[in-house]
Amino acid sequence: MVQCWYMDDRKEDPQDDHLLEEIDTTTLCDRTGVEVWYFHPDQIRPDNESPSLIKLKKDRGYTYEDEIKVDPSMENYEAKLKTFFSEHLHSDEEIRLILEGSGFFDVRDREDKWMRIHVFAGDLIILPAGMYHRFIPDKHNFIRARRLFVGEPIWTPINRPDGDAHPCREVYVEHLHHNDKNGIEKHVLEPIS
Ligand code: KMT
Repeated sequence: MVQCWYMDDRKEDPQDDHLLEEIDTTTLCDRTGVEVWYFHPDQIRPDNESPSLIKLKKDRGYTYEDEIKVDPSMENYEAKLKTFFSEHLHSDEEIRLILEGSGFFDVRDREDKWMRIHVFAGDLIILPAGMYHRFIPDKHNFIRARRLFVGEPIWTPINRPDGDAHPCREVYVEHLHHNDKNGIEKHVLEPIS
């Protein structure tokens, strides 16, 4: 199940934890719009998907899926890590269901502070379109995840500050502002079913 914290600003090894202050997933969602679910690892196998995962995919229109594995055997590993770890946003949600291993998704909160989300097998994480973030493996250097998407996937990262001018950024910032004023009602941490 995910663990989240505010990061310290030490510049040393980014694969260290950089733990400053732990936070819960409600706070994470409130301050960033990131949503997380947890499924028992037995219930994310394609032949045994939990009804709540099937429902989630149907409700949100996730019609595309494939897999990504990030480990040192990956072609152009160092270059890929550099791309993943450059602060960027996407024009669409980034959805990852972790199948094996672990890693860090770092996301900016509404005050531009880094929050770190440590993901493990069974975690499903949805990063909203227009939110700056980055990814790096943890010290185990291994993660395998299912990537979900609505329709034909677009994986293009838009690095900071170029993302500032993208229409999805304005929508995201407005959405966070709205939640700030009105309170957020989403966020579901799925019980094991
Ligand atoms: C991305 O686009 O940043 C990634 O897919 C990171 C690896 S997913 C575990």
